[in-house]
Amino acid sequence: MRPRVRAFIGLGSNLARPAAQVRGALRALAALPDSTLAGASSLYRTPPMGPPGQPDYVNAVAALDTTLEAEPLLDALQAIEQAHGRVRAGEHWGPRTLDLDLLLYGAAVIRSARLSVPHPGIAERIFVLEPLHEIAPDLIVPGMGPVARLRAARGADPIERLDDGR
Ligand code: ROI
Repeated sequence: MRPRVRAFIGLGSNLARPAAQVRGALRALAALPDSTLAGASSLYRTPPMGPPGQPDYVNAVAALDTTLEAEPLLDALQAIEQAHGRVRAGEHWGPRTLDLDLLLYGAAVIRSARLSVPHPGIAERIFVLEPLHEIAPDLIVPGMGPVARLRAARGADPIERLDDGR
């Protein structure tokens, strides 16, 4: 039997009813094969990182216990993005209906053509650190350190908790 791994997935949307997009994606994660949704953060409203003049984002983080390997999990995340009508407005770091980022895959460090895990942007993204810290306050991010310390270092960045996400 393949080992069961706890993966963390970042969810983000700033188009087409973002909160509904994120809630729908959480339901889709819960329905993935060989996987159990082990936790989900609150939803948060965050100003866009990247080009200004786009709507605020709704962000959350999910914990998924899975026996899928990392690349098949990435395939599954991309299939959810497509099924939820992902559109990108062409522009680099532009608005999107649904983004699912594989943030962490257990303690694995993966640097392949398709995958960078831990996600290299974690340390500068309060919209990842705050919800990740909410559901896994004792987590150590491989190569980066405790999530609590990373979050404290970005503690002045704006973020607004919306509700309990369910
Ligand atoms: N900004 C915020 N606040 N939240 C996101 O999920 C997000 N995702 C992105 C970029 C465009 C970098 N900016 C973001 O991909």
